[in-house]
Amino acid sequence: MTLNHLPADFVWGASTAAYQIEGATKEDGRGPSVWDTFTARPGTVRDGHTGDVACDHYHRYEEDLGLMAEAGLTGYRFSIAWSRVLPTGRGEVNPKGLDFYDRLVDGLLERGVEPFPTLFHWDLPQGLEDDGGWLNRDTAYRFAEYTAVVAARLGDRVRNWITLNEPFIHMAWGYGLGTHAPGRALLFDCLPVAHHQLLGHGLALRELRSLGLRVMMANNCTPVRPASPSAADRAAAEAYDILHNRLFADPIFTGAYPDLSAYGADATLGGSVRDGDLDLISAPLDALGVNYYNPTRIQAPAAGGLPFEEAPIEGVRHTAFGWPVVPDGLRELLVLLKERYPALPPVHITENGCSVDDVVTADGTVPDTDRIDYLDGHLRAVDAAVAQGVDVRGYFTWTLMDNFEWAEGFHQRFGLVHVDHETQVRTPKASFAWYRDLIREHRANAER
Ligand code: GCO
Repeated sequence: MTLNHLPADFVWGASTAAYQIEGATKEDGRGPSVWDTFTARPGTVRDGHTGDVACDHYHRYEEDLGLMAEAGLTGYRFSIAWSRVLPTGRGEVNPKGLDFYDRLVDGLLERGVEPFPTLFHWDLPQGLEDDGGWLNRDTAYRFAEYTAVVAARLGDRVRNWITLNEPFIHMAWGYGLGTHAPGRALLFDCLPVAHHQLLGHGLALRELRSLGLRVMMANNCTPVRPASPSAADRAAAEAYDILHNRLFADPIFTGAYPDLSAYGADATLGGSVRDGDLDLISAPLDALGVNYYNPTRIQAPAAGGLPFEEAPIEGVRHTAFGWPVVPDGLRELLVLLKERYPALPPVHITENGCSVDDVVTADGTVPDTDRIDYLDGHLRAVDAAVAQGVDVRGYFTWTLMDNFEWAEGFHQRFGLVHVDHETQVRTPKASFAWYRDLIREHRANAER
């Protein structure tokens, strides 16, 4: 496949997150996070799985670095577990926690892989949740302090930083519906969580900038399509677009929240917005991280309650997780973002991938052709978006290796590398070799 429009120095990466891969949750002074508490509660995660061991990456990171080098990755996006660094979220620093990320960063750099750490991928220290978590404005300030601690240690080697991962999903599932940690089901009373996360981002950005570092944020974005041209379906689609996409992008790129009246909220999000907050939040980003999996089709709700209802997308393939496969939705999304926000900075695709029911066959291979098709289609969509004028600088597939998929436990396999969750044996899948060859080819062409 030739992707003619991608720049020569395009970053070829893979993404992971701390709680999904590290394990070692009680080791070397790590404090508990909301995900430890949540998974320990019966009935929260399919089959009672937890991230206690996960991929045991905390102990096996050298092997995993070897896999990254073998794939020829030029970037690796991982997340830092806040409660390894600050076991209660604030106060005393745990040097052993920082040491782990220090070793990881050195290991990446030795192999020519650029580190892209995410500071918050949902594993809030339980100590902060006990004080209200992201419902409490104070958490934003604690996040900035934690950012300063990590950046002081790693900022001499790490140039690019991602503050938050998918603040929408964390708010909606963690605090709105309760299907993710911390498991609170507040419906639209969860909206202050949006503002406090964004404020945390703005405060952390200021810390990172004071050290001369580059700042990104990774948003889950979806192009929203009305199920029909009817006025009711279009209004429902607009309401959903506001909640999922614009709530977390408008404040950054326009300095104002969108109209939230469909959710019974005014522009202060329940009184959480204070003078000066939006100036911090709208400080320019160096790049936007876009996490894309599928488009969303929305219809007017049959009954009261939510102002929207999700409608199935038919006539396309679905992943093992049941998500529709619509590669061109990624091109559509990128072009839409560019049109919507004229000041859109360069973009990195910080997550994109699919769940497949992979098994290791008798000959020891994992023939995940569905994943290859998925990645191939989405990379072509990125290339097409670049041809249409969107400045895309990198692509990080979700994910390096099969891992703990939140409420689904180990049931969804998204990796380029198969992990036997009993034995921890890693087996590169066919998609791993395909990605490696693609990276090699693109880099060889770029040198010509
Ligand atoms: C994220 C993601 C990852 C998931 C992936 C597949 O939202 O950043 O949730 O952590 O594992 O998106 O669902």
